Amino acid sequence: MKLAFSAASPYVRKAMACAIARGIDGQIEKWSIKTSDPTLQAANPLSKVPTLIGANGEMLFDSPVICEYLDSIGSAPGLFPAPGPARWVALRQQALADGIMDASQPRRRELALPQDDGRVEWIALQRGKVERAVDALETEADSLGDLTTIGEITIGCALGYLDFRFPHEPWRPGHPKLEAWYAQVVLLPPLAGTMPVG
Ligand SMILES: N[C@@H](CCC(=O)N[C@@H](CS)C(=O)NCC(=O)O)C(=O)O
Repeated sequence: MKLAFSAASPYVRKAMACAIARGIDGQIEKWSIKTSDPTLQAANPLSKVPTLIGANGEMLFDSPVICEYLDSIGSAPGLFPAPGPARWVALRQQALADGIMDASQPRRRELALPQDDGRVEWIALQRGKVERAVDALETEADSLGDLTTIGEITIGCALGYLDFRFPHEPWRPGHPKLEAWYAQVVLLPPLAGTMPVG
């Protein structure tokens, strides 16, 4: 398998963290490629990382699809619970944490935006999404485990991305339970082995 890769991407990190959690990361070749590269554009019309070329040549994106594909390989316990209440919790948590990344990652370009009221409003809108999402996670932090579901892995990657790119906007104040959970899980192989760089 080959994974279009960026060491700074929280979505790529999520895919690699799933692979590590399931013991199949050794089967993944990291493919460092720019999103402007025609080879990636041919593989994925959206030209984003992560994109996975599967064991049988399947082109897979985006990260929820890649992670579910990785969950179908090997014999380790699944990260996507079977249909039932636990699955909806895990998928909702994945969506919430993906949403933190979706609201944060485009802010990398905010300095290039026109210095007008629209910029201020857009940044405030994105920050509001992240703040409400982190507040919501605090209310369920007691129930979070040791990165055994796609939800927990995605939450770990999202909080790690906030630390990585937005250390000047700390998420920990007011969220002691989430802070304590993250301090434990960031030491586990799926997150410890995928710290962002860039
Ligand atoms: N929803 C996608 C988001 C992937 C994404 O936005 N990746 C960024 C890098 S962190 C990217 O490739 N951006 C390039 C672009 O949008 O052109 C996923 O979950 O995989």
